[in-house]
Amino acid sequence: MKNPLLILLFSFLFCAENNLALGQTSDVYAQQRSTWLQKAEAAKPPLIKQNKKPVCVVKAVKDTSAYQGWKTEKTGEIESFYRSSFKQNNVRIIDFGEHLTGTFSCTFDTLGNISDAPVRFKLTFAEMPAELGEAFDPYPGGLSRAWLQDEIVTLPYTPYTITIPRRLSFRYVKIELLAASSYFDVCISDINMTATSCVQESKFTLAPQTDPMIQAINRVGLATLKECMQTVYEDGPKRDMRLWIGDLYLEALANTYSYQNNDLTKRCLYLLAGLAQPSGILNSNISEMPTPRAQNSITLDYCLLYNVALHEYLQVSGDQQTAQELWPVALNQLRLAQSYLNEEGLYDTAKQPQYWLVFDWKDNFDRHASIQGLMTFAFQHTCQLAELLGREDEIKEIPGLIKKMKKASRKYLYDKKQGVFVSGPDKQVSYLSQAWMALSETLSQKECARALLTAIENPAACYPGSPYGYHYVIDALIKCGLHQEARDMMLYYWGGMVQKGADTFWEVYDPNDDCRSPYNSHLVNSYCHAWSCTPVYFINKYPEIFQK
Ligand code: RAM
Repeated sequence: MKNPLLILLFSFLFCAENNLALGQTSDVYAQQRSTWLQKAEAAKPPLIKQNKKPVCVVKAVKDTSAYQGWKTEKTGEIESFYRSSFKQNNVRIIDFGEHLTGTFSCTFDTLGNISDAPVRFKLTFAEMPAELGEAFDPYPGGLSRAWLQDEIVTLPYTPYTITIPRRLSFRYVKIELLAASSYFDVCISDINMTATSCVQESKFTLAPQTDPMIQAINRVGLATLKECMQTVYEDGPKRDMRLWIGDLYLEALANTYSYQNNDLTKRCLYLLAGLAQPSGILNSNISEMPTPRAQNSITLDYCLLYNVALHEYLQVSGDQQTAQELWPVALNQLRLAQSYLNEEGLYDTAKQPQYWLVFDWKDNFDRHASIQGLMTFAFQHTCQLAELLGREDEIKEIPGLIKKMKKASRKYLYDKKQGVFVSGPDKQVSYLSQAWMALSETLSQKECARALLTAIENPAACYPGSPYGYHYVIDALIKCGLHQEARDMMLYYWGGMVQKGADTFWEVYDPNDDCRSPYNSHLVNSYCHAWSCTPVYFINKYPEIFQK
């Protein structure tokens, strides 16, 4: 082979074939990536900064009737805390009275005499009373111990001002004196917390007759969302501090009925696209610092929710340009999902997936019926998106496929006798299987309502383990016209968190188990978690159900 052109062509084909054999493809977004990332950067919202001060001094009290066995009690005014001796009382807890996210700094000063040696303190930043009361070590958790917010600082001399380098997320700060000279005493003379969020006030108000508990749920939901709206929609400002597609979708829904910062949604949609896999499939999550980067992980349910989020964004913002530019991304997620359907339109559990499915934090929850329902739901949204963009031609076969999928669901996943959808080899009955089938309109509204009620009334049914799961159940109840049940569920579940003292809603909440954690340590759970803010969406979108 002497011809250089032929050699070039041959090596190109050889490499392409090798890449395919390795499961790699060339970068399908090679042309668009940098523009998408620039657009994401241009839409980055400025952070609004507020200076916050602690409001009182508290102690952590063990109490078996309190959530996770711990509560706080006020022990003093904040004025008496400043300049009081750490030698006399070497552990202090200050309370800011609200959940905050931002930068913490404080000034330590000398009390009497002259400082003649370094002083060492430990600071523990806590979202929950249990983080103040329980020892962090030995740490049994599966996630990095470094997520827990304790810091040791050594002051070379006093007075001395420290600023904790990492951003923190907390309501309480425990300050412990670890080591000091016998020659002099220390105190704290000033504390400054610069709290950040990209939003300030909701644009919605509730009707005056709204039930006080629903008002409280709305307030806590708004605080949760505000804390998570930084320069991306974060999942939790304490942990993981990053953008996940599933969280983005729910935060964007709640944002539409509160703060209405559409630029943040736009930024997140572009960031995810710009950092997608070379194959075109989206990564499930993105961290921003030091520069935006994706964790190499795919979750099929989240990939599909991207399409739904893009459709919602277009409807809310009218931003055709963004939706047109990101349409190829939506198309790629749809194609990936399609490849997991068998000839009858049923999600094929025998295929080895290259991804995981989120849906909920719940052990033993079978996801087959849910992924079948979510795929149907997301395909419908993608068709509606295509219509708004004049691109129906590109997915001509999908409306027919959706019909086929619904037929397969009825044939293989619906138990006519019981009137519920069942999932997996043990034919599990779960709330979420019914919810996803209802949201996808797989059966009639009446049949879906019956399925939901049958599952909810069955004490052996698998109930959700997180607010994320409960969101979809409430959404489905509303869709099926079960308004009272939707309201009751919100009062039971989110109202339960408020009654147990939540200032912001939690990542995981099981009314029957205070210490449940998917990470083997409830201390590393996030207690201000984006995916739990959605009562804001329901309460403000459906005043006739929640504000009557
Ligand atoms: C956790 C967080 C996040 C969620 C993922 C799947 O890290 O709870 O919110 O989206 O899991």
